[in-house]
Amino acid sequence: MVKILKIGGSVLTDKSRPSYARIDEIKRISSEISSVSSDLILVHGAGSFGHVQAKEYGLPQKFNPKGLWKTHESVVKLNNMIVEALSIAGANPMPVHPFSCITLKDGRIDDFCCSSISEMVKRNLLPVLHGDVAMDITRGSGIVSGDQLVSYLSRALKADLVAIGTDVDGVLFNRKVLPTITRDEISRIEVSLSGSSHADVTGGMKGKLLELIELAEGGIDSIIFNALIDGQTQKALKGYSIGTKVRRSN
Ligand code: IP8
Repeated sequence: MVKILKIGGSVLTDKSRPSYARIDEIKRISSEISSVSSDLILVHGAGSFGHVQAKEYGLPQKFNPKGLWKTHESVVKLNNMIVEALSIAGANPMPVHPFSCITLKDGRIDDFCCSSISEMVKRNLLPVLHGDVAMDITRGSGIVSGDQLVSYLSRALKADLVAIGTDVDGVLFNRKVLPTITRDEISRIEVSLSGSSHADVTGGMKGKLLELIELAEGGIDSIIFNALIDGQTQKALKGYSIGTKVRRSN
């Protein structure tokens, strides 16, 4: 059994303020996770850590060594806070920094040594990954989003449960939450799929959905739920159907 949970940067940070962590949310979600943390891999977004620096230094379009370091340094700071909160809450978290173990090709993961992650899960450690900068064999460098990490890991490790916690109740259309979504439905609702209103170099809700639709077409469904609501993260990890289910077209 492998469960993959992503918590978005908009939940863990205040995207309107550079490098501003929502410590109370981090603590609350950590305690929800700690009671159901076996067989789990956690991926978190960067939020106001990382996206601001990436934009400032022109990433991912430019290769900029200082920008790479500043962006990586920033997301690692957020990762440290989350790992610490999880440890205090009673889980056994271990940080995994994608910059050190992933190579991209044209912006997509080309090489990712996942065996240490599976070993951690087997031994009841909780790997905690994050959106990051990465070396790219065609472009020099790039950015790997938490959503891309989720879809790659879910496929590579044949995840049984994939849940994406965001700051909205699911995929919204005409202000209502869609219980399910497939590729066929995306074009119909495209206009209402916002990018982010804040600095976001990886595509907001639309980027997320495209990753998850591809995953569903490979046979792995996922849910998008609101992690700002108390108890929802725990429910998601217990397999409740909340939010929007991303599934394969019939
Ligand atoms: O917040 C972006 O990850 P995301 C990572 O999961 C960086 O899209 C470095 C901006």
